[in-house]
Amino acid sequence: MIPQRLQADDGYELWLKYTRIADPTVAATYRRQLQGWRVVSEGATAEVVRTELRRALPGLFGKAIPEAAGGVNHQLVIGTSQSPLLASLHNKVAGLAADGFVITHTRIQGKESIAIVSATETGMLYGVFHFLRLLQTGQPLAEVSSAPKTKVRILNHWDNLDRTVERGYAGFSLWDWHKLPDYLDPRYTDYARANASIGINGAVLTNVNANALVLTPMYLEKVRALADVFRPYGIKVYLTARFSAPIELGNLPTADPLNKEVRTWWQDKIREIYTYIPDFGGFTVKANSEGQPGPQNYGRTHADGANMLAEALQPYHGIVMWRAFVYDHQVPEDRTRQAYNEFKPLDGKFLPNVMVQVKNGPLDFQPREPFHPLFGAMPSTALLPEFQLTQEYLGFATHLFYQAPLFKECLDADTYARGKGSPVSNVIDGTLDQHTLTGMAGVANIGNDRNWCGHPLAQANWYAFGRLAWDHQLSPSTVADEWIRMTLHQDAAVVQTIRAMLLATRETTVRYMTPLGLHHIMGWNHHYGPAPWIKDKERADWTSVYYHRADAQGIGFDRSSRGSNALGQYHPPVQALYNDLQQCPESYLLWFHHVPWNHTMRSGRTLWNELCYTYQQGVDSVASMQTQWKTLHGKVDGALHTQVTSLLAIQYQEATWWRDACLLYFQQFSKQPLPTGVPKPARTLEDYQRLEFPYAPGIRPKW
Ligand code: BDP
Repeated sequence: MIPQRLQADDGYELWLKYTRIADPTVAATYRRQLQGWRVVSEGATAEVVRTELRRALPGLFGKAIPEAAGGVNHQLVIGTSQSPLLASLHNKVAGLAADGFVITHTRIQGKESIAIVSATETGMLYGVFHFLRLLQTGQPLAEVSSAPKTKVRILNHWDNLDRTVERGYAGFSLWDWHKLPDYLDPRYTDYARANASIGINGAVLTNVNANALVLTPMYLEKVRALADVFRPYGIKVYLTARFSAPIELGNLPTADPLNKEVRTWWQDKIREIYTYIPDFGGFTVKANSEGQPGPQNYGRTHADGANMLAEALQPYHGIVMWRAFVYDHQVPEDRTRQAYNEFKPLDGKFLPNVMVQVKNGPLDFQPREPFHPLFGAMPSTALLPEFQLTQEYLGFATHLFYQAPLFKECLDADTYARGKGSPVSNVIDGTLDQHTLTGMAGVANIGNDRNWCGHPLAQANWYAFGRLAWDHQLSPSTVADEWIRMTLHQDAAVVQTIRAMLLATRETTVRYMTPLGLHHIMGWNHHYGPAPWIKDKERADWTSVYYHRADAQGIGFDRSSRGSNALGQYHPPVQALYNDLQQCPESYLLWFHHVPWNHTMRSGRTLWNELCYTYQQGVDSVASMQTQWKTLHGKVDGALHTQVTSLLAIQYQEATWWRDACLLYFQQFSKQPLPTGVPKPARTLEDYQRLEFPYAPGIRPKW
């Protein structure tokens, strides 16, 4: 007998495994409703649908479901509403946002049918993936009507042309530039399938710290090859535009966005790009940030720069995603204020095909940050939120960190821009200020590791990002549930254990890394491990001491009205929530306040003791995760179990390292003992300070 699986589950198939439906009753119910299937549209996307169903259905049911060209009773009929057979369903999809779809029970040519229909080919594909998700997760085949809440659902790859990935922890870049365009790695197709299955419709192929070479013909041919693979899956390609490209590639003396020759250079370049890729999506731009060139080099504004590109892209319906992650080189009083300072005055000055891309928080993808004050502050500008799926500040690909709760915390935060009930989600889905250009960007955690994301469970973050970009109202728990059932196991008890583990990871990591609102106290440059002692670097705001401000009195950054007043950038009810030390939610306490060591916390403990206990709780929670995972031995795939067991052991060691290094360091200021229950660190502070990691992964080559 040939074993069903010759190989251990290596994670390559992601959530598209289509393992056999375990419950025979459920399978039989589905089978009664699925006597045959047919795709009644033609074209490349229809072909993709056929291929996916030919792969999925035999997997799910253990045998093929016939393709019923002539129609049978209890059939699945898939197509666009332009297909004559489905024309009667036109009204059901007409009102949906672009690429929305309907799954409905109806009669087609007198036959009882389930129809999957959309006004667009891509919507039809999304409908099919949704239908397959229902089968994979054992849900009833009830009527569904679904449409994306945002338009540009896009991954940002921080991939360099030499295939290194900035802040990437899952191997090298997927894009094999050297062998493109002639060799098309089948992985490109699997990448596209995975994205389409969760509604992602765009990929920025290159690093925000951009290389102009990608705009040259040699590379555009390669980009075209990728675009051609992705197109049937509804995925557009985008590139990062290096602002100084007119100098570097065009030999112009300047890249001034108001200079006529510069503008002509970009117009020509963009026209050229569209000859290669007729549906090219547009550009992401990091300008005047961390040494990148930009319009300010010429005394121009971000709007001048963005609009120059937008104007040239506009005839082709391309867009510009201009990043607000900027901070001035004249080191300021509080870095978290800078994006707002620079961008708020530009509200209303951007062309309609510009989105301003704003990180979820005002600093830089920390385990916890308050929402970015630009959300709710630029009503006349389309804002594109940026989340970081790759775990630069979240334990790389070694720590288990399910990010949906972090995304949700930001999306659900109330900006009060138009009074109570103005959450970030309604800023970015366009409903608050009537924007039609909307979206969500995620910095990809994908590389060429066999399992795509490094940690075998980190795929859940890619999955969750796509699902929440489609529908920000989904709960992290529902999304986790779906992902686990499709990827790991169908058994309810197993699903429950893994879901509980995933949902706890966010808070756990905050506790052992940056509790109570601490931030940016990680290793220098590579950002690996704890290093609250970092000081005396070329920029104060690249140090840890700048952020935690520990001294004999206390710890924390006073951003209240008595301090830097970064809080003043929020709407008054938000200010009211955080400004008073006594009222401020403790999860943000040290983000907004410098707090005395003996301040009494809600628990009744002093701040120092609370800090110690919270670090300890973080470590203990990792230990609990280890115990939970142990119970799954023999239940989930053996190789996967072993791998996650090892990674959790590393996570435990590193959580302990964070606790010990941080507490020893802060203890120098608090001058208080560790409370009972918090063990004495195994090593001295000096030992921790001496640790060096010159080859930590993902490091940025040159600042
Ligand atoms: C920081 C990363 C750096 C990125 C930068 C960005 O350390 O590598 O280039 O964000 O988002 O967090 O531009």
